[in-house]
Amino acid sequence: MFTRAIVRRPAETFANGITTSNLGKPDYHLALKQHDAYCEALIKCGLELTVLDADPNFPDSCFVEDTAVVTKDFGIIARPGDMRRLGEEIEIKRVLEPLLKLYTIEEPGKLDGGDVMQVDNKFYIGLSGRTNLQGVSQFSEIVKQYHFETYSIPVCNILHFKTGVNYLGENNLLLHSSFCSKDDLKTYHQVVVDKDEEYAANSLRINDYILVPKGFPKTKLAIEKLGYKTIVLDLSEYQKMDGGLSCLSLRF
Ligand code: CIR
Repeated sequence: MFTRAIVRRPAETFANGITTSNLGKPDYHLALKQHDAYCEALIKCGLELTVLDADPNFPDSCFVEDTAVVTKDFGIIARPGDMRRLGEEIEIKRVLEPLLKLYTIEEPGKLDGGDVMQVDNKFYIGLSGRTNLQGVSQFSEIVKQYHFETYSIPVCNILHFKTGVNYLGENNLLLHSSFCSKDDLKTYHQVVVDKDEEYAANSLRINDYILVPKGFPKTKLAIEKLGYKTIVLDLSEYQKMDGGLSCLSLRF
């Protein structure tokens, strides 16, 4: 069970962030409204929220998931794989320091939290454009002392590992049909997202609910057929900036 989450308000510079989506410029006021609804959903899932102020110096800083990996016992401060985001992690470190024992990924390691998926006592770490082998090996050394196993998974054609793969619980894994390392994850029951709904592969389990992005009815139905309750959230403005549901919070 998660009890807490950290989120960060999008800044008015949000539209200057990194994107490859070609979906147009995000509407800042709509992004704020969608962020409010996201926060309400986390509260409905039973989480106590820490809402950090926006930082206009970092247009991508609302995507807090990339800046750290957190568990109940410890946190790992990431080292962003895109230099334009280097520095976002400083505020997250300041907030987590009183709460958790912290470790840090050091240069030349690069690791984005969006590449790390936890399944019970295992961490799957995507080797993407943002996370390198040094990052994975530093991460593995840290979590070994807490008796976690780690597996590195090649990621191709998507931004982060969790852009394409997310664990729902009860051995169910939601993933893109074209995910290039499917065979590395074949011990899971794979729930394959239709080609025209790939954004919904980044749906997020929080306690008794699965948060699903709005506009992907087939994926929502597939998740509900597995017996889960869903909460639908409109994330159109974050999708324009290559961000998904999981990216907007750190849960622990
Ligand atoms: C970026 O390119 O870094 C941001 N515009 C989007 C980050 C999304 N984060 C995630 O998938 N974990």
